[in-house]
Amino acid sequence: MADSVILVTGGTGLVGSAIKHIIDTEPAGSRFGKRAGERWVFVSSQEGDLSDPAQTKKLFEKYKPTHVIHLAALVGGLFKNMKYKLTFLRDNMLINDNVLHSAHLTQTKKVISCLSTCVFPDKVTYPLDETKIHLGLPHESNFGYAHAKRMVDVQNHAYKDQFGSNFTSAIPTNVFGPNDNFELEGSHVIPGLIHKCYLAKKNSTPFVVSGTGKPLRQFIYSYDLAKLFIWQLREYDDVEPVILSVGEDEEVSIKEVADAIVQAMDFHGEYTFDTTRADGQFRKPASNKKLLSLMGGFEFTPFDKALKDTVKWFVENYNTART
Ligand code: NAP
Ligand code: GFB
Repeated sequence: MADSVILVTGGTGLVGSAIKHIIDTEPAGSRFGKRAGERWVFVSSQEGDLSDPAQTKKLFEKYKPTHVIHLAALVGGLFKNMKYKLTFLRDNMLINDNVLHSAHLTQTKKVISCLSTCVFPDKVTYPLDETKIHLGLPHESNFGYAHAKRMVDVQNHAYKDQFGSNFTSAIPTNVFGPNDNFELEGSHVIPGLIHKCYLAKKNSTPFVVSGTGKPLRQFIYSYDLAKLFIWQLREYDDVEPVILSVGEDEEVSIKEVADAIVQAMDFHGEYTFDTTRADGQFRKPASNKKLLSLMGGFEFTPFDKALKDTVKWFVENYNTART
């Protein structure tokens, strides 16, 4: 009989599958490895559509999780967010309300839900830190998704205040890694450009980078993020969110990302910028000071190595990847 049942919603996606990889490969009993008495359950929408309260309730009654890492969400890059603002707002609010309320009803001991650094106000002093989430409007390109995610922080405080629930949240920066969504249109920038560069190399077609290439981003490797979620599950019990990101000094431009992908893909052609397409938010530099001070430091995978590993995974899994 397991002492704890850890339910990972969104368990088959980019971040969920990274957590499964770490739990399966780190030495048992180590800081990020599986512990004795733990049962880890990774679910996708096949096990239940979490935007439906009845299916959510059924899932929680089936697994009776003691802990939940709540990753399930309608997720997409800049262009998908710009196009479907109401859908991102409503679907994610439904999913989040159902998961938190089912966790409350089934007395789940702890829930960590997932925000994103895009929830921060677009006009605020930098660096972004955990105290600034609600100090202004998010960038208009993803205000639907951003507001849905910000509400999770509000819900967590309300559950804590009224019921003493141990519901908290994580604020990851842009994530990339194996098993990402590599669709050409709806994906985030790194998987989108990896796929575009792969096709340019294979078919000698143009490699087009959207926007000006000037915006700046921080990127965290999914396997590193997975370790931070496992740390937060085991060692952090405050309602306030924690930013899970590489340092502010790791900001790179979209052009630098494109150049790194060209390198990793061993592509010998040229690329051009399609400046008719949006740049989105110029930058969202997040501080990881709180995280590092609580963890006593963390060794992030170097960006170029993480990118090379992701490109390798994509090329080897092209036929089954989400494209
Ligand atoms: P992903 O690869 O698209 O995975 C999303 C997961 O959510 C999938 O397992 C999907 O299951 C599940 N899901 C979606 N709608 C669902 C529904 N209605 N009912 C049940 N499950 C549903 O996304 P990801 O990048 O891993 O994102 C995980 C979390 O990290 C999200 O909360 C996202 O907002 C957050 N985040 C991501 C990034 C990033 O750059 N990727 C950055 C910051 C924060 P199916 O495959 O069965 O649909
Ligand atoms: O990852 P991304 O789509 O989202 O990055 P955000 C968008 C930036 O990359 C913009 C440029 O400056 C785009 O012009 N870019 C260049 C591309 N080529 C491409 C491409 O082929 N695909 C894409 N997608 N971008 C998202 C939020 O913002 O951040 C989400 O919309 C989520 O809600 C995510 O929070 C983490 O970083 O701009």
